[in-house]
Amino acid sequence: MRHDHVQSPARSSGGTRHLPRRWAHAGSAAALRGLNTVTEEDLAHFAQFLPPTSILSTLTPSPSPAEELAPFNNDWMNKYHGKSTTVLKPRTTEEVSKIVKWCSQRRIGIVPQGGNTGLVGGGVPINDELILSLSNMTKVRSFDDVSGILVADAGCILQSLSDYLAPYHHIVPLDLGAKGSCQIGGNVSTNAGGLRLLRYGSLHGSVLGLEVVLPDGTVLDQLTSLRKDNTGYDLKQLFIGAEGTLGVVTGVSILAAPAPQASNNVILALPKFDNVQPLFKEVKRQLSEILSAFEYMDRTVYDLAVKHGQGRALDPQDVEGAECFVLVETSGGKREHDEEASHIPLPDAQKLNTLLETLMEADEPLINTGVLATSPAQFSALWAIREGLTEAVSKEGNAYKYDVSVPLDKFQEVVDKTREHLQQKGLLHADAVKYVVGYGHVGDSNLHLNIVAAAYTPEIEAALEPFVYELVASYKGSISAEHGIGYMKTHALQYSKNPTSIDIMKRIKHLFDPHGIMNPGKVLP
Ligand code: FAD
Ligand code: 2HG
Ligand code: ZN
Repeated sequence: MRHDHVQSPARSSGGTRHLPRRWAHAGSAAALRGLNTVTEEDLAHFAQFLPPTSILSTLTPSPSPAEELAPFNNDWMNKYHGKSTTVLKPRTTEEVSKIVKWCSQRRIGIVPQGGNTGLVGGGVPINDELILSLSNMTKVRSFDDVSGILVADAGCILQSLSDYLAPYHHIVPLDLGAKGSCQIGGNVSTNAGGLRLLRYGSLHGSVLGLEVVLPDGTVLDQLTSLRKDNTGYDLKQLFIGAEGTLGVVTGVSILAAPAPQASNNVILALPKFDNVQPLFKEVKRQLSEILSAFEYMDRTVYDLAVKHGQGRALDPQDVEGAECFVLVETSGGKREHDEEASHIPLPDAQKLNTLLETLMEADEPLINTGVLATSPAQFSALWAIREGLTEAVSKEGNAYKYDVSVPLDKFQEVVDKTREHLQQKGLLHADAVKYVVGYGHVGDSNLHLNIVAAAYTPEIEAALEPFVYELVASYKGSISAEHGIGYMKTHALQYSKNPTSIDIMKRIKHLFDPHGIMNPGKVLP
């Protein structure tokens, strides 16, 4: 992992437009039926145990300007807009518990919010629910550099945890482009995948324990630091990926990984998409356990990244004739920990060089060329292209984001079919849909289909849905690989979950949250 690279996702500014409010909140009244709104009396109660700096509200006695609540009410894409009057920023689990207990008694809806970098509208209110921000809970509670177990407040920013672990030669087993803003509690609550799931696996494996405030205010202390604990149902798993619908995560115990002694990367330019799959096979064969990322981007999105200054563009001759690119990263020991069949020690960097040579010299080369990082600065610059794609797309327009699991060989087909469909609908032009692009995590069969539009409009959305969901279902894929369901996909859950599963999910929700106060209107239809 690169400690020298922080990418703070700036909020979309130029080029983004607000949805008409009525349209953005279609269905919200029904979703929130039966819940109360925050009143001045509620504020007076919260003020008994929270300092003024932990309360941000447009209500009296000391109203804050509405602009101060805007970053909490609007999501990163500027696609989903809430109307909350009040944000509370508790500092301790006890304060969270008191807030939730009060809201439970008063039947006030709560939206837990981390770094607000989510891409499915899960972290902002649908209407005027209370926003419970974890941003004041930023303490590392403990780190054991023998076991590698890190226990931290849920509000710790991912990058700050990486920085904390660096002197101990450990890393958080999760990395994503939003690391400068997203919080570990938000990562756990979305079960974020990211750029190195291929190497470190999902949070369902690396999270060892959680502390959660349940919807009635009870603190569920499952913050164990045990590698093994087979004592019945593994309750913490329910909260990983629950998107704040079952409780507020306040503490996380996670198994940090030893920092690799050396990391290297290369961007490979491919003449055609069909080469991605055989290339992945060959790269895995040659690099085996030192392979730590294999990321895909199509030509159009690469060009957008370059246009918007993400990373350092490759030389023109390197990109000529390329239909797509992959970024390959290796992480491992500096020296001879991995040996070739000949038993001659081969350092990791050299392995990547050898890979490049064999790929280029093959009778029918799978790649046109490759650009190998030869310094830490180049290493970061290559990663910045891949990590900057989301930001580049947001600078170009308003993106409809479909984060799907489909078989790897269908990545291009999904993008092409969507583009053709929009073309047939007469929506592929500068004033409607400008680009249809694909990028993602090859190792996880996770494609990010982005439809970049001049503006979010009901017409484009109607053309895309259920079209995209039906397409994904036809491949037996998932309509949400790693971003979650949030508010965006509640109506589409049935494309990836059968009625029995949805029914059990509803019963679990009801068991934990009978009054439906916890992140209402999210995940479940
Ligand atoms: P928020 O956006 O604040 O919240 C997300 C959801 O979790 C909401 O439903 C919220 O209610 C809930 N929540 C947050 N904190 C808590 C808590 N403490 N307790 C209970 N519920 C909580 N995602 C990936 O999976 N992989 C990527 O590679 C990736 N890259 C990204 C790159 C960029 C530039 C951006 C903008 C986003 C990216 N994302 C990615 C999406 C997003 O960053 C992740 O989903 C992240 O885990 C969200 O964390 P957050 O703290 O911002 O949560
Ligand atoms: C990524 O892999 C993130 O870069 C964001 O999951 C994907 O922007 C997107 O659609
Ligand atoms: Zn992703």
